[in-house]
Amino acid sequence: CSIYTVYKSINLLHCRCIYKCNVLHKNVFYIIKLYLLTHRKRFGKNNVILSDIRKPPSNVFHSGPFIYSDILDYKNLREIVVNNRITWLVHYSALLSAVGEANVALARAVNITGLHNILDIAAEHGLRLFVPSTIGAFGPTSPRNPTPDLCVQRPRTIYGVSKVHAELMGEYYHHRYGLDFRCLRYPGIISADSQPGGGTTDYAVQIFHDAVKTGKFECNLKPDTRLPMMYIDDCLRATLEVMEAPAESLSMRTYNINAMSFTPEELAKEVQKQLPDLQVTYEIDSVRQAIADSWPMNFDDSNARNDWCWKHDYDLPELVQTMLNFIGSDSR
Ligand code: AKB
Repeated sequence: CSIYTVYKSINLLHCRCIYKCNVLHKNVFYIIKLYLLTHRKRFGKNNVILSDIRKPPSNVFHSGPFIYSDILDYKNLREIVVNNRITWLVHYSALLSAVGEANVALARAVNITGLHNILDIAAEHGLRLFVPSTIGAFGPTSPRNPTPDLCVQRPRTIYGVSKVHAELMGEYYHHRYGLDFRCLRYPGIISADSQPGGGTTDYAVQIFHDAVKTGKFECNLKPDTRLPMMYIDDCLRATLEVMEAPAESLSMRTYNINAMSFTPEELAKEVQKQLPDLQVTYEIDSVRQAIADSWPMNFDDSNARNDWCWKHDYDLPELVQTMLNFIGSDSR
């Protein structure tokens, strides 16, 4: 579980952030790590504080302040917020979709009780709060092609249920207590420097590692499973942009964001343009397939594009090229 909090002065010149993560979920960890580094670059290294219940990798540890904190320990969270005069809080703690189904009790604790702690801390101390949601907040009865911001949301995973809960609770706190709650529904996020862990969209990260290392990839979703996806740099920029957007520009508090949509077959073909010898086989994981079949195929993010000028940089060809460059240079 991970939590990343940001402290910043009113004029944004000085900012301190606390960030806490569970390296069990490396994708989440990677997002936070990059987000942390991006924030440190932007607001100053000592103004961004990382926290976790585990030791972070040494490059992150040495990049600025780190403290221990447990998302389920309310008193500890409060102490951190007070002692460091935190003003922004970015809350990434969550078990992802597939791993959540394998451990519902833990997912419920981290994703729901953890969120309650964060909401109360943020409301009590007047923090600006970012909580990521996901395409997983939709379900089989939602319109899937495209999926708009406002529609039926009846997810069938504990992850999805906890994210709908987070969206609604954040919006409720906003209307009831004036909490500055901001939320983006992320598509599958693809990043280069970590192995995936626990998500349904993981195949779209794994393929690059396997393509470079072994030239073979066994996909756990059917070849025609279409899902919305985004490269990590776009995800980080979108998150910073919505956090910094003037409140008047936000017509809602929870936005879909998207970059592209593709199937495993389409992704494999694009990778094969660079690595023609890549062999792809399909061994379907029924849990992940059922989850993917209930999620959006195309994500309508027109409100984000209109309200705060969201625009993605990476489409499929740039994504593939960038991932292969990163992973290829790492393995040399
Ligand atoms: C998952 O697959 O569970 C996540 C997500 C789309 O939220 N990557």
